[in-house]
Amino acid sequence: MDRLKEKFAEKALPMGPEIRQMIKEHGDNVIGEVTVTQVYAGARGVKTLVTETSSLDPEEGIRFRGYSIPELREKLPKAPGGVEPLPEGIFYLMLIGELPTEEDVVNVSNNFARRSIVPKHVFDALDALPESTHPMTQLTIGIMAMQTESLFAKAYNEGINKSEYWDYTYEDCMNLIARLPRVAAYIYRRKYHNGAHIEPDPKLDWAANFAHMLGFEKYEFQRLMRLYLTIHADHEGGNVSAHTTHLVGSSLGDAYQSLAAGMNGLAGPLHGLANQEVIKWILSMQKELGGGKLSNKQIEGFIRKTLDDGKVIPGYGHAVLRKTDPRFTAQMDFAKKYLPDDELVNIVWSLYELVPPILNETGKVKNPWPNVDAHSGALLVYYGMKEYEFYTVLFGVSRSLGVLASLCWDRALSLPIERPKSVTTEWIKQVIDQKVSA
Ligand code: CMX
Repeated sequence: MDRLKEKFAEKALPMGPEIRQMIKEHGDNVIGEVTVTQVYAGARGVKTLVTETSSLDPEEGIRFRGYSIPELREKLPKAPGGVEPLPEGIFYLMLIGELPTEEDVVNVSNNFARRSIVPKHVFDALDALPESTHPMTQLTIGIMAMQTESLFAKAYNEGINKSEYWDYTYEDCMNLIARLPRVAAYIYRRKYHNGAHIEPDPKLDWAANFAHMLGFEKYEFQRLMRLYLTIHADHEGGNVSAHTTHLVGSSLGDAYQSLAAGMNGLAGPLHGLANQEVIKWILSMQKELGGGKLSNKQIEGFIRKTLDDGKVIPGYGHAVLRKTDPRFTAQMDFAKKYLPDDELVNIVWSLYELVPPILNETGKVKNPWPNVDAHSGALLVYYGMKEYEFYTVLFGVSRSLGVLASLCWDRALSLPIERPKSVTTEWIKQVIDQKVSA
């Protein structure tokens, strides 16, 4: 058994019996109530999920196993001479619940490298698609093509004992995370670089190898990738990509089926696709306003026109957050340090000043502040990745770390198939009229 798996088993397996005992003793304790508004408004704030890897506070933002993003940028191990955390470290933290040592992180890197070979038929499946296929569609097809490799599906088919589910799930999750950058890079090179593919370099860490396979060899891009892949990794359990992965996994769908489902959720424009929408929107603003340095008045006019046209301002608002997203702030700090004079970055900062008061004027937007997607595109364009339709794939590669660490926990805790109750509007009317009780 590999060291990470051993440590995971040591941490996670005793928690199953502990939780079952807690349910036995305190299962009738009430931890919330549900209003009619919450039922219609996407179950905001309804506590119905357990996710161990991270937790989101509306005012403060995300904490991974108790650590904020600034703390993690300081405390997580870095590559030699590097300044940003290695994403392997946040994966270790989410999976094990403890900060990793440098040795732990090297061990995870090597573990991923050992598992990273992608079978040829996956590339054949991608090659069969029209090049115009959106990269996120290609990503989910690539993940599903890899499902032939699911050790869980094979073992289940052969009839394993329930107590072993976590073991095969762990193997699938590790293999999938190890192989995902290769598939993502293949999609990028095929679509945007005439299929001039780049072989992986197993000596590099997970993020640097990804940057290398994408065709970006400069240290500056690696540095951005390490930050990017760390901060997008998880956002507790209720967001669409995490929840979908968990939901499909709860049916004992394997890690490939679960992640592909989650990635289809991430591909929605109100979720991860917002990162491409932001840059597309800023570029269309520049085009419409004639380029050059834009004045605040011009930008303000464009924001108002977007709202008047019945569209959302991409990169702004959040279902849970009520303050500026610390993932936005981390990227802003990065940009202040390395690219403070960049034109696009300066538009992002002008938007940060101008959008919130305008959204507040609408009187309906609950959170007028920027989210993670408001900044990322400007950084990528600066470092040479201009193909914005690919941006959500980067988000997805990072998000696999959190949702698959969670899937390991779901299996280790033997969480059951998810099945909340749905009701009809007729039933709700009867509750309101006190004809039936809730
Ligand atoms: N621009 C314009 N209107 C917005 C808005 C924005 N950025 N954010 C919210 N609103 C509107 C909603 O569309 C809704 O309008 P209606 O009542 O007419 O339907 C109203 O304000 C209330 O919405 P809310 O309760 O504040 O927000 P929700 O929890 O329903 O939705 C979110 C959250 C993120 C979908 C929404 O803020 C949005 O559409 N933002 C733009 C897209 C975006 O950036 N998504 C990325 C989120 C982060 C991520 O998952 O990656």
